[in-house]
Amino acid sequence: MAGIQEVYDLVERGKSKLIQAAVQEALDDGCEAIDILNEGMIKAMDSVGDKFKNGEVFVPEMLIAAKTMKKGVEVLKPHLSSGESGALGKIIIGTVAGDLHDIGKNLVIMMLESAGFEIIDLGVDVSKEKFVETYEANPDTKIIGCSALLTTTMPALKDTVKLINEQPFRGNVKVMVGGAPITQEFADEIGADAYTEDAASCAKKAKELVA
Ligand code: B1M
Repeated sequence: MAGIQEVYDLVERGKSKLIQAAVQEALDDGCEAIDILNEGMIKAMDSVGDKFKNGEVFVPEMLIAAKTMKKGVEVLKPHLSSGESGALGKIIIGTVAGDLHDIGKNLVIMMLESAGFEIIDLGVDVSKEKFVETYEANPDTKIIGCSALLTTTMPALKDTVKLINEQPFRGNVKVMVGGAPITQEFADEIGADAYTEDAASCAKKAKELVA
C-alpha cells in the first residue's frame, strides 16, 4: 500500500517532521496499525541497520531514524493498545547495562500494557543491581523483563539473569528476555524462564506465565 511505503521511506530517511501526518494518512486510508508498524517502521529500521553495517550511513542517521520511528509510534499507539488497566499485575522491564536501544523495549511495554499489565520501566543501560533493587521495592511484581540489542551486551543480560537467579525471591517471579541477538537457546543457557521474538508474542507469553 502506498501509505505504508511512504511511512517506510520517511523512517528510513529520518524525516521526523513529516512522519506523524504520513502515519495518520495511512490509517485514514484503511491500513492496519500493525502493518504500518511491521511493514513500514520496523522494516525501515532493518534497512537503516543494514546500511549502517555496510558503511552507507552512520550513528547520527540511526539516531534520526529512531527519533522518526518514535514519533510515528505515538500516532499508532492508541490503535495498537486497548488501554486496559494493570489488572494482570506488575512487570519490571529495562534494557541491560551498556545498551541504549529502547525502541523494541518500548513496543514490548506498549503490548504488555495493552494486555493488562502495569509496567515499571527502568529505561536503558540498567545495572543488574537496579533490576534486583526494584523487585525488592515491588515484591508483588510478577515478571522481570530484560532487553538486549547488541551481541556485546549479551553478557550483561547473562549477568543480570544470574544475579536475579541467586535471589531468595526468585521462586516468586518469572524472568523474560528478548532482543534481536537473543535466541531460545541462549535464554535456556542463562536460566531465563521465557524468550520471545517480538512484542506481540511477549505479551501473549507474559499472560501465560501469570495465569
Ligand atoms: Co544500534 N545497532 N548501535 N543504534 N541499531 C543495531 C542493533 C545493529 C544490529 C545495526 C547493525 O549493525 N546492523 C548493531 C548491533 C550489531 C550486533 O550487536 N551484532 C548496532 C550497533 C553496532 C550500534 C552501536 C555499537 C553503533 C556504534 O556506536 N558504533 C551503538 C551502541 C550504543 C549502545 O547501545 N551502547 C548503537 C547505537 C544506536 C542508536 C543509539 C543510534 C540507535 C538506538 C536509538 C534507540 O533505541 N533509542 C540505534 C538503532 C536505531 C539501531 C537499529 C538501526 C534499529 C534498532 C531498532 O530500534 N529496531 C539496529 C538495526 C536493526 O535492528 N535492524 C541497530 C526496531 C525494533 C522494533 O526492533 O529492537 O529488535 P528490536 O525489538 C524487537 C525484538 O527484538 C523484540 O521485540 C521488539 C519488537 O518486536 N524485543 C523483545 C526487544 N526487547 C524484547 C524484550 C522481550 C521480548 C522481546 O522480553 C523482555
